[in-house]
Amino acid sequence: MRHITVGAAQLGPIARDESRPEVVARLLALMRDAADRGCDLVVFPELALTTFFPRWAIDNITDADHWYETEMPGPDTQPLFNEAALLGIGFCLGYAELSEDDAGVTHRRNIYLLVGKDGETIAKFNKVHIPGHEESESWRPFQHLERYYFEAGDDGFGVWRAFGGNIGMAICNDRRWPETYREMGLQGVEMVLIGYNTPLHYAPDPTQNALAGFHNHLVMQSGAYQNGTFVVGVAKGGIEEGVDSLAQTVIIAPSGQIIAQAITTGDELIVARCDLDFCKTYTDTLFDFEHYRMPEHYQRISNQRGVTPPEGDAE
Ligand code: CDT
Repeated sequence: MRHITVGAAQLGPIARDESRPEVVARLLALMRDAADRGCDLVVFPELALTTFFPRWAIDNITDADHWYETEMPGPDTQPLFNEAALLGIGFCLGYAELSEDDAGVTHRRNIYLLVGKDGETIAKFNKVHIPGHEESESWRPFQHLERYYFEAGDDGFGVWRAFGGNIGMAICNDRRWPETYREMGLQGVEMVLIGYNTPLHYAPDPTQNALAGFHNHLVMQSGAYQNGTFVVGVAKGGIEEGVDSLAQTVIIAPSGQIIAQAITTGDELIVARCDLDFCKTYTDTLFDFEHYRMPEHYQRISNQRGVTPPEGDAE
């Protein structure tokens, strides 16, 4: 049997003035706890090194540069990589990245990084679905300017061979879209790692506020079940700079059942021992894609509507 013991390291609020070394100390405490509890891998949330800064409008984007990492590891984050190698534990870390390409163009990305038990980087994922708005909207009680601060990833949802299984990543809003999971499902994913910052107030339609927790679990449990994969959903929750955010960190089995859930809104580690072969219980039966999926059907519908189907569906 193939197992991954995974730790979902929920974070409570990170204050605006909290320094990187202070935050990294919190992450290290959770990582050590995870190692003590036998984890192979510990998963941190989206933007785990800073406060959720897209809640603030600024006129000049370069004034936000200090929220982004220009190197990974850098001097403040190197201790995470060192400790992981020392403890023999992998980790997944969300952070904002500022980079410049060969043509001198600046990029600002919302990143999830997967690091192996040797402290070496395995894979980097760039958030695909960037929610919120591009410009300040003064009627909102707080902003959600991710579309100002980040560019969308165009590499889609990869799956990497790591920790003895097939691992995929997604970030926050990505979890609400069925194609996120299906793209990975088509690549044989067995564990999807997802970090999130989800304010409990949704300004465009506050009637959704009361459903935030339900929708959070609904999408991840459905994604797990319909693709026969474990899903690890990790929050940065609690009241951060006056904005209350959803916690409810979970580990979900391929059956769609929640097998571990956080009970606080603060720093909290939950752990589950995941039998990756259990994925086959679903991917070899109800969700045997090879056997039962009908790409020709999707192709026909797409043709009728004049839509180009996603790659891989046009066999
Ligand atoms: N961080 C993130 O993607 N949060 C979004 C909030 C949506 S409302 C703008 C989410 O889907 O949880």
